[in-house]
Amino acid sequence: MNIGIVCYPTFGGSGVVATELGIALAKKGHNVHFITYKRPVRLESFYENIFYHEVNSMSYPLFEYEPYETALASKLVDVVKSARLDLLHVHYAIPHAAVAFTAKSILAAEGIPLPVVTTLHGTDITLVGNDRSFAPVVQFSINNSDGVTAVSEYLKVKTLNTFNIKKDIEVIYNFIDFTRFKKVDKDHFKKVLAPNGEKIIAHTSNFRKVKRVQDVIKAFSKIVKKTPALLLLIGDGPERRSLEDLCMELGLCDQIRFLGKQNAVEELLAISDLFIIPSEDESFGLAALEAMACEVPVISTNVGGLPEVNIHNKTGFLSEIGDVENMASNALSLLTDESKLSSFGQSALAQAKEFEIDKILPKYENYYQEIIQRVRSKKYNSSLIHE
Ligand code: GMT
Repeated sequence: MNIGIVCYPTFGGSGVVATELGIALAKKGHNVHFITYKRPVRLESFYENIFYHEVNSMSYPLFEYEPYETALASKLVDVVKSARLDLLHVHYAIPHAAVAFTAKSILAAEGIPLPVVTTLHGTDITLVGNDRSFAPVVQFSINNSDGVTAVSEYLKVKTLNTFNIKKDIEVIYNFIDFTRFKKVDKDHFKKVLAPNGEKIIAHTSNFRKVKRVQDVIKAFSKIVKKTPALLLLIGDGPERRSLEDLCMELGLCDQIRFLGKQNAVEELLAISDLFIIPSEDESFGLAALEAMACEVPVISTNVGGLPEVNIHNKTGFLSEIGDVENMASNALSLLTDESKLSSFGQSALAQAKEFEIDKILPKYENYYQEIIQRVRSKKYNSSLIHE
């Protein structure tokens, strides 16, 4: 198939999933075209059947904000025609689903069908999508996508409860590539960071409010009172400054390292003993899955799709939002018991295998085929859904 992928090219979960999906599809022989404003960060190597189309919008003194959506829609029209795309897969509803609809309408006027699949990732529904400034467009463009997928059961239900949706939503879970994420022997590296055998705790995120990174630090401050440990904070974002202040306030600057955005996050997970993700909302929790694939148990909240990934008292523990006391005591129950830590690590790996890329990729391929057939078939009702 010739597949177009539109996503955010950044470190965020939706961009990572979209890029890894595109790479996996290309490895199976499909031609994949990424259409976005920057080369996706996870698209590191060259693949002969992956194409990157950069969206450039023209600047003009009248534009306080350059009209990216218009430039993206125009680029989509061009790429669909020149690359003869069979299907366009857009990740994150805002603004991609609406832009896909615009491109689809322009092409329809020229008699060119464009099957569009929209994948909902989380905040496009929960935090941003339901805001009045976006909601009507989000609802319309979900309803007028040919196929809609969500990355967890939770997100599917949340979408159906938030909007008036007239479409079936297919749950296709996020996936993990074990050739990249696996426990590898990096003991020399671990000794440099933790020379006295301190336990290494990791957290990865975009440091936005919804991630509650302050709870990682608060839980860590309780953990480190009972057992020697080091906290690696991987990522960057708007909360970083106040997190650094909190570390100073708690006198933890020597035990907490801010590592910034990292490309090889798997190398850091390979030396970690525990992962903490205390989010206020999380449609799936790809960062938790990446840790689990590296045999790292997870301390998480019990919100959103996290319970579909992290199994309480097996692959880690689930706590209420903000219950740092409970998170710390769960963490200590693992960090101070070597055999429990290792058995939870093994269960985390077994659970991660449920999301192995080889199991999930065919679900996307089959879904694409189904949507293409549906659009091609005369039975398909292509009239607009307005509510
Ligand atoms: O977590 C974020 O703020 C980034 C966001 C994104 O769209 O990049 O992540 C969402 O999509 C990920 C991939 O599907 C999920 O693993 C995350 O759980 C989800 N984030 C939230 O729901 C907060």
